[in-house]
Amino acid sequence: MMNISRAFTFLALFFTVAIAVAQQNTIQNIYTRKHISLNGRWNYIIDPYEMGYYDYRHEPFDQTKSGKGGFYDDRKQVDKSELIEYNFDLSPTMKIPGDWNSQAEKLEFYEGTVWFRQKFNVSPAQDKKYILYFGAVNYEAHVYLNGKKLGTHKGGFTPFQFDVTGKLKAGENFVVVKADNTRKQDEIPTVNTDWWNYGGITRDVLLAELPQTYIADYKIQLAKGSSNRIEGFVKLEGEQKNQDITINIPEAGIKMTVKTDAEGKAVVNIPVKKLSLWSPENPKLYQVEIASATDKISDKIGFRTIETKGQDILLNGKSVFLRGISLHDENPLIPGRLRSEGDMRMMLNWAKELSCNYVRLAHYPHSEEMVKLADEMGLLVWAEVPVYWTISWENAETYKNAEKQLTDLIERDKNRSSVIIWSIGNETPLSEPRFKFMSNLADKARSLDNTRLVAAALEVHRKDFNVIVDDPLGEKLDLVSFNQYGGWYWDLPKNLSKYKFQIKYNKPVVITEVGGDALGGFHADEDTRWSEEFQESLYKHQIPFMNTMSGLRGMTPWILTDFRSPRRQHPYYQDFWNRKGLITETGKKKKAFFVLKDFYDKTAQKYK
Ligand code: GCB
Repeated sequence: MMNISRAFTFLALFFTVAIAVAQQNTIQNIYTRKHISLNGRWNYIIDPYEMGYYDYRHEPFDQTKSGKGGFYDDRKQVDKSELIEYNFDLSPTMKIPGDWNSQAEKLEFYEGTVWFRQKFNVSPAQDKKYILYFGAVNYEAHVYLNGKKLGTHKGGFTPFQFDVTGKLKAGENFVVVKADNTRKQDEIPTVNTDWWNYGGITRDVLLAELPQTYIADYKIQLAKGSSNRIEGFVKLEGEQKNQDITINIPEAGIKMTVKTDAEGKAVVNIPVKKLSLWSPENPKLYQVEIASATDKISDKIGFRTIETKGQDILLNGKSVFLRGISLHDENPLIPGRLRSEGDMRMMLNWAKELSCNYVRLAHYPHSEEMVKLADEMGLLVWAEVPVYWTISWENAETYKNAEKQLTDLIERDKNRSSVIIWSIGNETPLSEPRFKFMSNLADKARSLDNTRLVAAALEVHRKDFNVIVDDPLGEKLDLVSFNQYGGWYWDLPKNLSKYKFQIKYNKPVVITEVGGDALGGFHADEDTRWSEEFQESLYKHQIPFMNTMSGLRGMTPWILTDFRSPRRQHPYYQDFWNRKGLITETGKKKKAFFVLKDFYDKTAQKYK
């Protein structure tokens, strides 16, 4: 017979599992739904010892029978003799969305737990569904509504949500989030990266109100390799699964009705005559309206095809050169994650000034808004998951986590015409377990979306003067994409002409990284490391060197702007900044910017 304590353990376990599965896939295009924003100033408590989560025997409060005792209770002292060792009302506030590191001096280098609380008023209607949505929390989030746990989420850059129907009170409610950005070996990313581990609620928090049966998801895209057929699906959630759905694209003269099945899913297959195809030169977005008897949603969607043929990348059937640049989700001017459309526009406008038609959003999913802006501004996108460097390749849980982050990214951005490449990782060191892990991720990406290319940033190795790309993972990918730091991490810029590329695969070559550091405003001769002239000379020598590859079809040098990284220790030249930016942390263009721009202007003419 089960004794009482075992019964409790069992119940606690059951409860935990029930919480974990309470999360659903996030709904498509939440920003166009009726919602209130919970952004704004949230009170926060820094909790390095996790006082608010564990009791003094290190048992999580939220797994005890009462579930009480944690900071998520948001208790107030009622009786003057009462002992309560925290107080949200008296704690400081910070802006959400926003990383914590850039908002309080105490938190600049902090890694651990911070609790956040926000109060909000609602009058929930009986016949509506309510979804609490987070754009991203880095890294592990525990979310509580009115003192009750909704669930947890891992992964610092992908959205998640909870169905809170029936859990909201009329009047004041409060949500508490425990955000923990502790780096761990078995997570994605792992302990080892080259960017700032910005913690906290870094993207929007919304409370959406939906009809009982709502359009939860859809994909409306041109079929693989076809410019005259739209393919996809619409998916309903709720009780009334069998409905007629109309899809209306007025400007394209498309209006058709499909029926959802018992699962609420309808397959979409629409022949189209003449669409104005999306491209960087013509970032045409169509208004797409999807309606059921119970719900209605609209989106702006561009239509284009992307394929490879031999060593060519074909955009709408025409060979294209990807004039790109890499960027992090960080504002160099006010260090911290990009917080608003203005920040994002600034970054993408810089890319445009560089004559780019393409950006690599490294090394993790950037925000949904960023990708929508790329759609609107006409920039092609390489989108990536943080499978970076020394991942725990043999841990099954680690793989599941990577696959989930990749799935969430693809689910979120599958209607964005700007996104042409899913990247499954960056510079992962060769081994058999890594090959298996990465191959599975590549297969997963293809199974979720057959209309885009699948790639990864690989590495080169050198033998004598040969720069070799023969990573077996190359077989599984659509591009030969690799990072090569000739002139910076190996040899000097002026010696690059002695080297030759040796590439095993007959596929388009898209160099994912190349570059070197320069401290903005530091001038010397071209042999002096850290000077703008050194970096300029590196680009001057790299461009002809890369051009020796007949298959070169694009590149995203590292990187648009200087960015912060705890790895970068030199007190004078770096001071916690990676200086490979073509733009300084004050927004000034370095000399190398103009070398690359000149090359891109000429290439644009060639590929016209
Ligand atoms: C790389 C990494 C990138 C680093 C860069 C560097 O290969 O992919 O994340 O920041 O090199 O500056 O060393």
